Amino acid sequence: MDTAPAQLLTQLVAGIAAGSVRVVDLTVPLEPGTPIINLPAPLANSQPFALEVISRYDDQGPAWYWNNITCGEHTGTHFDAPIHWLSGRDHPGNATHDIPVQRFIGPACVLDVTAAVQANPDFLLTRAMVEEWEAHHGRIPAGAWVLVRTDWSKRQGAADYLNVQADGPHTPGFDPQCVRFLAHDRDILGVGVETVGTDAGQAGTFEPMFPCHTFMHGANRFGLAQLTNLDRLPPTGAVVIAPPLKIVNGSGSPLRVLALVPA
Ligand code: 23J
Ligand code: MN
Repeated sequence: MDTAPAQLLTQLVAGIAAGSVRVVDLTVPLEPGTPIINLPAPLANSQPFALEVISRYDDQGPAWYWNNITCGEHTGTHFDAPIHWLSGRDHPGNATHDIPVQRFIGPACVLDVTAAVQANPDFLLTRAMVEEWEAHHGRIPAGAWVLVRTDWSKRQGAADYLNVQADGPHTPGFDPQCVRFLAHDRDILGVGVETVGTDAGQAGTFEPMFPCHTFMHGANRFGLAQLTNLDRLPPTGAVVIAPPLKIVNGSGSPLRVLALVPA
């Protein structure tokens, strides 16, 4: 590609304007009903999203509307920074404010496991399945976001989405050896999922526990949770843009995740 950098950007914005590059929103709405993870006692939990009106064209502010917002960092569609996990706490540049910003943008590899998840909500992606995907689509490139399409985001309502049973939540995720492989043997930015967290619902019982968080953040990689519209992405060819809020020493943040897709 010998296109001059300035022309690349001109072509990109022209493509977006003309619709030959589609912009797909991978973000769920952020509202009080947005599902959040619920860890068992005695573990502490985060607050759900809330809006508190400061003024709305009224005595508190006659010509303006604005709100205070509250929520945990890991609410709705959100970014997991390496500092989120014990295994990632000593990496330099591991928090939301000091991750190099070019690491928020990368090509998307989309692995579709919807059929397997339909049959088994506890489905775990394996290394063999990733290698099978690579046999069809090529090796996962350096700097890629690895997105797992499960269609889990199509579940309506928090109860069905969180799918908590007597023995805890049942949602799909990664086999431990799979995330170890992705974190150590592929130079990825991180992984993205449609579920409430990047680990499977039952991952608290795995060895190691929460292997996706453990291996990804241990390798200074990121997580994206509660994505939607992954069914609108091709297996390869899309670009994902996922910059978290610049919270100083933040472990993550809600964010808007966009994909650029060749039409
Ligand atoms: C804290 C503890 C366990 C988990 C999580 C957070 C998340 O999924 C998260 O949002 O990072 S599994
Ligand atoms: Mn998180």
